Amino acid sequence: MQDLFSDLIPVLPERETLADGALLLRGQALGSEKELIASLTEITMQAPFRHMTTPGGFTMSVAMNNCGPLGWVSDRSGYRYSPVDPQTGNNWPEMPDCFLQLAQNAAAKAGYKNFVPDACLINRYEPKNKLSLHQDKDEKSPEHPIVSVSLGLPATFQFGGLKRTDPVLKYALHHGDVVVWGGPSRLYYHGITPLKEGEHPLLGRCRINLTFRKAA
Ligand code: MD3
Ligand code: FE
Repeated sequence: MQDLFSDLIPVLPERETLADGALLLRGQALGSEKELIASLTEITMQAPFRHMTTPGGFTMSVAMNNCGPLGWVSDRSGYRYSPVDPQTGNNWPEMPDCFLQLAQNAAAKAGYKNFVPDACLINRYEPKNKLSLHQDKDEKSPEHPIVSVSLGLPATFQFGGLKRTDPVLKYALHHGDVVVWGGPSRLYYHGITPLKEGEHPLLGRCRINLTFRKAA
């Protein structure tokens, strides 16, 4: 089949370099989507999604929670990683094995053999929600990559360079896509444009993004 029709049916490359050090693994999370979503439900029962406040006093449109030893938090006093969920006073839920395995497999494909994330930030987008252009620089050792996993509705991801004013490229991220951000791309400005309306068969009117980080 593939030989007869390969001129008619374009074969999607399974890995694609988005930027210097950034590797897109299309559909890499599809094999564990059900497990990932079941784990996400468990996590969210212990640590509900919430809209954090930025140091400037704005409420983020994207709702967040975390799992793993450390979680990213923002409030009027700044951004930081904390072992405790400020909303419950409890530690963040454990990082599920299926989360860790997916992150480590993806990192290994990009050449990071010993990636041991200690934080997983979970972002939940509803239609119209966006994440403005920013750098991820709250982690102590940016020589470790960040692994991102997209689930649910598709999003337009934009990324530029090391300066906020660098020109940006746009990419569509779909359910199941995994990206490993290492090397120079680790500190590139990036964001998500306002989510388009839609309905995903497993997640409904929502997009979930997991980011695995070595924060400490
Ligand atoms: C490039 N999340 O949580 S994932 C974030 O889809 C974040 O929710 C977006 O930016 C989301 O900080 C984008 C892709 C991503 C994540 C982290 C990066 C790209 C990155 C760190 C450095 C460079
Ligand atoms: Fe980011």
